[in-house]
Amino acid sequence: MRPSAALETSPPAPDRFAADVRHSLSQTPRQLPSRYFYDELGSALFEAITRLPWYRITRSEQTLLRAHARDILASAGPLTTLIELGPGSGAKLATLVSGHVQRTMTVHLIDVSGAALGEAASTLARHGALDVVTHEVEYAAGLAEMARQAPGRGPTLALFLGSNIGNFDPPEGDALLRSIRAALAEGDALLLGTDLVKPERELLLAYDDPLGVTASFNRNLLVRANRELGADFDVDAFTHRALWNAGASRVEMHLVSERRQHVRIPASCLAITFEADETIWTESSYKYRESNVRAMLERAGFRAKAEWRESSFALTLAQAR
Ligand code: AVJ
Repeated sequence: MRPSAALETSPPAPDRFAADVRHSLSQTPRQLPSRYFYDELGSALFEAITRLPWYRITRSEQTLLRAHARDILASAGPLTTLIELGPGSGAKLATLVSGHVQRTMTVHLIDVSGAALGEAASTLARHGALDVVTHEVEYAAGLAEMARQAPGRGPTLALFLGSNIGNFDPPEGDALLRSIRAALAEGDALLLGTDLVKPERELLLAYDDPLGVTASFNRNLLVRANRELGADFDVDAFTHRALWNAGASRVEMHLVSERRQHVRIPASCLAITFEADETIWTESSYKYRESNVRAMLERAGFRAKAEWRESSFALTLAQAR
């Protein structure tokens, strides 16, 4: 077993969360960025969500990765390098390489969550042939950093799985795919996981589950703000709401203020009065049609080469052109 190369990069400035909260809560309607869900507890709650019977993304993707690992790696060609944006626990990448990778490869993991990176790095360190490099920064910054550190690195497969792209509004999603393309060379590959449009009832059960795990995941954002920003959110006084916005093709998650209430967020220099029923929009999860996925890849400089599907979830392998 090889130790993972601990090439640590500087985490985002500690006041970044404070500034983002200040900016997003001052919007109309009020918002909080979904990337802050993933502190240690949030990452554990998301992990629990992936095991819920109503949330199929992770299971479908694991099934596809397990069943088609050999095909996926073969269509990507001989590889020296893997890059994953948002590796989570590292389980997806572990499934893909397990039993199929003999030669040593370098793996770059990019995530703003130090907790997730730590877990993913240790999961992958158990797989002999991988040298793991972590980048604790946002995706675009991590991609640029990786490209700078490893020029002429040889054939590369980038992974953007779990429909994580679904958290980005279409213009930002396009920009992100373009920064992935910019970090790659012609002929390199991208494996993109996207959740597809399905009946509304299924979508709502996935984002408002009967066990209330997703509600806890959503409200943990307030718990985090209380701890890290000295805020005084009454966590109990905000209700989880999930809705399907058909026009925009996205599931939205909101936190609804149950009554008129005042909240102070000292680190963000904010004092807010929430009206009864006023909402904080915390997440968008875009759902796609297969033709949209191919068009989105085309716009960013990729060509879709192969696709695998399982209960309304798609894995698309594309080549940088
Ligand atoms: C990790 C962004 C893919 O949008 O489905 C799960 C996060 N939010 N339940 C998603 C999430 C609510 C998840 N992604």
